[in-house]
Amino acid sequence: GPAFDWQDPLVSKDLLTEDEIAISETAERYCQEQLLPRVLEAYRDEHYDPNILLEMGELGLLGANLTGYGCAGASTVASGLITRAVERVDSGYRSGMSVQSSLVMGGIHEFGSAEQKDKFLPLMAQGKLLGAFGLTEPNHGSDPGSMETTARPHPNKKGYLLLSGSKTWITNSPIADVLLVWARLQSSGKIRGFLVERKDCPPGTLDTPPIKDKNGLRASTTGMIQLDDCPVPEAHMFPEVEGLRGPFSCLNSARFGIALGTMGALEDCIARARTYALERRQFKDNPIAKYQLVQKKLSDAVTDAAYGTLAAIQVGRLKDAGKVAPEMISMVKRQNCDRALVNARVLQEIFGGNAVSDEYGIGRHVANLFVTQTYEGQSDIHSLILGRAITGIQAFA
Ligand code: TGC
Ligand code: FAD
Repeated sequence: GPAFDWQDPLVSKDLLTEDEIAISETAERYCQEQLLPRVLEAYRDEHYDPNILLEMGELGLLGANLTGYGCAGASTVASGLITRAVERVDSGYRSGMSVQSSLVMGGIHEFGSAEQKDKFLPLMAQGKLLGAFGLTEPNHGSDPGSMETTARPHPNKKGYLLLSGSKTWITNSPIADVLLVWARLQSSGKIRGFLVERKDCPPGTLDTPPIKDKNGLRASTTGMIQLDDCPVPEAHMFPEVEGLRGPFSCLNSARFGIALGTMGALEDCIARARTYALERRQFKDNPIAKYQLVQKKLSDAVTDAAYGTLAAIQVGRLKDAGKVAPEMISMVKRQNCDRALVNARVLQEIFGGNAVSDEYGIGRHVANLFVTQTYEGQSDIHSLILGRAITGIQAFA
């Protein structure tokens, strides 16, 4: 009869097309051969190499589910298989890519003018132009609807607006060439999206200081965006979209990517813990994998990875069929981040004292997965989004 494969117990591969399998294999090969060898040092040094996005661009991995502009036009599931491959190595590498692909390219593709798309998308798809997504502010994280960053008409330059305010915890901000900044129009109070190009900002109007000494996601660079009457052409504002629908639409795609991505991180924890448990011997020369308590830890993690993968693939299929509700994405984002984190923490125990050495990789995943549970809507916020859909009653305000 059919054999059980601990690496894909519910045979999720059967749900994939040939194209999706090919894209996934390309991504896995690149990540294992090119990213894995550099992650330990990158994490120690808190360094993100922007060449990674160039390399991903060459392989067609950026904005892979977008059509035109040099993008691959692949399915949503294929884009999730890419995030899974990248996050199998490190959530920080996936983060740098998610911001580029889902949050900035995805936003421009969905809401940009024809000129904005022509100008930014082809270069971004090649990884030659790097993006950042500025929604969170120092005083407004879970509640971006209260943002304070504003855009007011330029007093003496026609066709320009002046942006002022600050964004914090922004992935890629220190290295980004184009920053998608969400700000409130002073005239109407409505939230709009602005493409701020670093090279066009006069000195003193844009600063993007890094946030150093993080205890997670260290292979990704994070910073602030400080705008002080920064002039931005009106032509760089998204023409139509108003209110939180703009940023939240970008987040739907990025949150989906995290749902499959975190399954990659969890699978890597499982593979590492399994290998360790088979090699490490305690009491009468038994491998610790022989002990029932260790086996239960592996069983729980393997089960959660299999369920999470199937659920995310289903949500990806619904997204491409135009049948996805944002709450479905909240469900898989919350569940997969939470289960990945809980299981990674338990699997860490299998390594004993060696868990504390960064050479074993497990502690890095645990620290990273805490971040995945926090950004793009902290898990409790997604609980409340689901709770609102279940009860019809809004709990968070
Ligand atoms: P609410 O009243 O619920 O909605 C306001 C407007 O937005 C629309 N909307 C959505 N549209 C599309 N997709 C979605 N998922 C949407 N969710 C809401 C909604 O229809 C409404 O439209 P309209 O036209 O009627 O105005 O808004 P609220 O202010 O009550 O929101 C509350 C809440 C909790 C749902 C929301 O604020 C929330 O999700 N908070 C979490 C914040 C968050 O996710 N921040 C992410 C920052 S970016 C980031 O973390 C990137 S990390 C990337 C990386 O490194 O990988
Ligand atoms: P708060 O909103 O202050 O929340 C703190 C705690 O209170 C959470 O547990 C939360 O769930 C809880 N809470 C808040 N409100 C309620 C409520 N009504 N009911 C119950 N509980 C509540 N943002 C971007 O815009 N772009 C990026 O690229 C980006 N990258 C990031 C990278 C990293 C490494 C990190 C750590 C964050 C990043 N973020 C980014 C920011 C991230 O999205 C926010 O940290 C997140 O949305 C939470 O906001 P906060 O940190 O202000 O927490």
